[in-house]
Amino acid sequence: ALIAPHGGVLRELYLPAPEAEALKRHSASLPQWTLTQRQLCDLELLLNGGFSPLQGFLGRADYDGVVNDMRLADGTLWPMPIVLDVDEAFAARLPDHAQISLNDTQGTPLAVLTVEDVYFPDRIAEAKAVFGTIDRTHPGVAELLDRTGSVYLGGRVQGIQAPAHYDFSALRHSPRELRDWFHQHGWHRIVAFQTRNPMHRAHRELTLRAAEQVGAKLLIQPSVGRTKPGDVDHYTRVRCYRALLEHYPSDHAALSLLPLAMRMGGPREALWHAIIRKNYGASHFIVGRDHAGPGKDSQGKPFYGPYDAQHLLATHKDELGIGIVPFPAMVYAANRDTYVPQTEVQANDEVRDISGTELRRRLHQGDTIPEWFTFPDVVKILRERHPAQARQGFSLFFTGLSGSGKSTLAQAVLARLLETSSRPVTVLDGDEVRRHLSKGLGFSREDRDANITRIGYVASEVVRHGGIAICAPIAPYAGARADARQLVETHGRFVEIHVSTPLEVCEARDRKGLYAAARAGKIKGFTGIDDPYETPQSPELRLDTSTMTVSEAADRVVDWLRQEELA
Ligand code: PPS
Repeated sequence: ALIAPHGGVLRELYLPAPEAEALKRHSASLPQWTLTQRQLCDLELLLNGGFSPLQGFLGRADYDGVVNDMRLADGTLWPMPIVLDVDEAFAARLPDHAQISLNDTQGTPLAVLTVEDVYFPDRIAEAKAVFGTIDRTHPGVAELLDRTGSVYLGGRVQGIQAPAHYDFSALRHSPRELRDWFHQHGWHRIVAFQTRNPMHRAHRELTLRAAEQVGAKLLIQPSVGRTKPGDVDHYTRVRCYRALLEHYPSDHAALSLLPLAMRMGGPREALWHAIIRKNYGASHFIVGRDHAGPGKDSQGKPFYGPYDAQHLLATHKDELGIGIVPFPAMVYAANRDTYVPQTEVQANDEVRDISGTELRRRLHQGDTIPEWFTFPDVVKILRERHPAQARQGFSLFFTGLSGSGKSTLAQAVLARLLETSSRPVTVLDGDEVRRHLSKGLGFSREDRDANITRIGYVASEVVRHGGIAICAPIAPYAGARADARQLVETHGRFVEIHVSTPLEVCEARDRKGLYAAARAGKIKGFTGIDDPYETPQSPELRLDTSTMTVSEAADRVVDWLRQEELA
């Protein structure tokens, strides 16, 4: 028989179909709460029994017990607060004993919460107790202190329907489904492996050894709800896991995705992970080095010791019931062409390892990634997701006065780029943009800012898809330029080029006759005449077309791009 769930019974909180239908109709008349991403993940695991024995979001007594002693009010071991945080204004509007409809971002009601408790948590104390720190470099702390509502609502939840997932649905299972699957396949001893990173050969060796050590089958159960900011996205990771699965002996390993919102809480989180895996029917759980660790604090010191999680779990071993399989990191011994646990390295071993940072660097630069490190099919997937820098999108953002030569220079740079490559390029020129994307906008500060935000948004989309976006608006305000930079930099480089041709020269050129009209008062609020231009303080490049030809200026841009390995 499979291991019993935590607390003895699997607590599935979905109502049977007819009642769920009635509750759904009822929910429309209740106060509506749109779940945050974390709350949505938590709710999914509450509803499907992954968080057994919890039957809702924690009330005050359970919360205090969990924060201070890692125990629910009834004494059950539970290390992580599962709370529904809301803002004060929402809480203030609630009647006594309110019911609330808990909705996804599309407005679909997923569950109803019957509020039994409304309380103000001491979030500083929570951070210290749960994470051991109030340093905001810790993503769990930053979320708790800066992005968590100040009021918690506790109470039972009743499930209407499961959150929708359109990705990898065949790889998503509830605890009951997974337990049924284990049963049907005659799997009784199962060791679960948690991960938030792509898996390489070292992970394969580690998991196989762990499974062999306890005579169990292997469940690879990566967290795909929310992991550490900056992690490889879960779509890419799941493609890598699927590829890796082919390299395991058949009928020894299974893959299932866990919609868990990680907190990066180190030891406490490891304990929580073990409890969740127990609910999914795993008899054993692998705890590696620095399990669920968030890295280093603002002083450069690791938040948790590398084996803190293993120690905490060992302390609660009997009570947990699930077998803990502590494992050291696996490293490659080149002389023996084999992987060995770090603790078994011999004096004459030629140890090799590639860190996550080094792997990212190699992907970025297009350098080789050796086969001893990872399988070629996994590398292929990672390379598709992280093309070398020379294939990454970027934006050239020309800014300067009317008549400074922005558009001409943009055209010249475009021509130069297309001479040597067939990369996709989009030009967002000032006048051109105002004919469609920004049609109807005028030249007030507000309208100009809106114009630049639109250009920044389109540029960010182009860059996201690996293209080159060449923008050439006046963009007179530093704030709007900074916003555009921020939009683009989520996906690639933003190269600000100040076309610094002096006003006298622009006015003397007066290509469109607008300066004359502005001087004559026929155009009001003309940039440089009776409207401001805030000079960029630290653009990537500054070029004055009155002291060089357009060709020379374009060469400077292209040379700069080559030097930065962008072109
Ligand atoms: S902004 O400030 O960035 O939103 O301006 P932009 O979209 O680049 O539009 C600038 C072009 O609009 C014409 N034009 C004016 N420019 C500045 N101020 C006023 N009041 C104005 N009215 C019309 C002008 O032709 C600008 O084009 P360029 O190519 O810069 O000369």
